[in-house]
Amino acid sequence: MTLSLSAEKIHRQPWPGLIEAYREYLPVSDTTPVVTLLEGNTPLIPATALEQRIGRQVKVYVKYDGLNPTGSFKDRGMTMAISKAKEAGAKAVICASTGNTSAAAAAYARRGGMRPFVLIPDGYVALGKLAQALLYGAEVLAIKGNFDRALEIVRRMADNYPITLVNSVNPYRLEGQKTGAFEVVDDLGNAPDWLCIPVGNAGNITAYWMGFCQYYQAKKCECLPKMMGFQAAGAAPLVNGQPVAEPETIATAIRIGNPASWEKAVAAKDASQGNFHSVTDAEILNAYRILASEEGIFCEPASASSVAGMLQVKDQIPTGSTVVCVLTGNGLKDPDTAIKYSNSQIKQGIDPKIEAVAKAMGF
Ligand code: AN7
Repeated sequence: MTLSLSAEKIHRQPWPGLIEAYREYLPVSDTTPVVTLLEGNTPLIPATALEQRIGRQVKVYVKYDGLNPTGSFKDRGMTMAISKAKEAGAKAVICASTGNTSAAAAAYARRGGMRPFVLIPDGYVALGKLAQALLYGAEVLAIKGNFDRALEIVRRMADNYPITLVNSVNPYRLEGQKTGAFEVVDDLGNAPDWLCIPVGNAGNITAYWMGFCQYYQAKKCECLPKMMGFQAAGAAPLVNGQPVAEPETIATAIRIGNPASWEKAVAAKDASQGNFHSVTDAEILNAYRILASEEGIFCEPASASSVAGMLQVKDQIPTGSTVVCVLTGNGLKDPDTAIKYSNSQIKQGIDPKIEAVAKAMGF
C-alpha cells in the first residue's frame, strides 16, 4: 500500500542528539564524554499568518527552538559546554543567567554528575525557569543587581576558583549553538535570505553566523543570510552603540545592557549586510499574541522579538525571499506574562449546568 510505504519513508531515524549528528563540525573527539538530552532537531515551521501580514510573496518560517529538552536554544550550547567540562574533569559549573541558561546548565550539569551554581538577577527571572533550576538541583544565588553585574561576578569566580564558566563566553557554547544554523540549512536545502533573531548577550546571533559560514564553506548552502538582530527598546545597546546601564523590558530573557559577544555580533551583522533594530515591549507582546493565536505557536516574549522585528521592517524584505525567525524559548517558561497579556479571559463563576454553560458561550 502506497500510504504505509510513504509513511515508512518519512519515518525518521532516532535522533542521536546534536553532538552525534554534527560531530564532524564540532570540537569533540572519540573520548569526549557526551552529555546529551538528545537536544536539537527542532522543527522549522511554516508561518502563513505572518506571510499574510507581509502581503507579498515571501516565505516565512519559524525555527521553534523552544522544543529543546529544557525549553530553549541554550541546550544546544550546554550539551557541548558540559561535555567538554566533564572531559576536563570539572566538578562544578557556574553561570549568570536571565533564566534559560540556568535551566539548561542545571539539567546538563546534573546529568553529567556536576554541581551547577547559578547567579540570577533577583526578581527578574520568569517563573518556569526558576522552577526548572530548582528542581534540576541548581544552587541558585539571587543577586541584588542585573544580569550584566551577575556575569561580571561569575567571570571572576571562574578565574579565581575551581569552577567552569558555562556562559556563552565559554567558546564551546557557541560551537553547540551554531548547529541551529545547520538544521535550518538542512531543512531548507539552502540558507534563508534573512535570519531574524533576538539579541541579548549576543551569543546566539554570533553562533548562527558561525554555523552558516561553516556550512557555506562545506558547500552545504549556496548563499549566506542577512543577519537581522532585534533587541528590546529598553535594552538595546547594539542599536544605540553604547551599553545600557539599567536595561528594562518585559522580555526579561534579553534584559541585558552590555552583551559579552558585542564585537562578534557587530562583525556578523556587517559581514552579512544585516542590521540591528529595537522593538518596543508593545511590539513584542503583539507578535507574542499573533504567534500564539494565529500560528498556534507559544514562545516566550524575548523570542517574539524576532517576529516583532520582522514585522517592523517587513517592507524591506525582497519579494520572493525566504525568512527564518528564530523562536529561542518556550512560552511555558513565562506563564505570568501569558496570562497577564492574553487577549482572552476566563469567564468565572459559571453554574455547573448545561444551560448556564450554553448561555456563557453565547448560544
Ligand atoms: C529566550 O539565559 O542570556 O543573544 O542568561 O533566553 O545569545 O544572549 C538568555 C538569552 C534570546 C538572547 N531568547 O540570546 C540567559 C540569557 C531567549 C533567551 C536570548 C536569551 P543571546
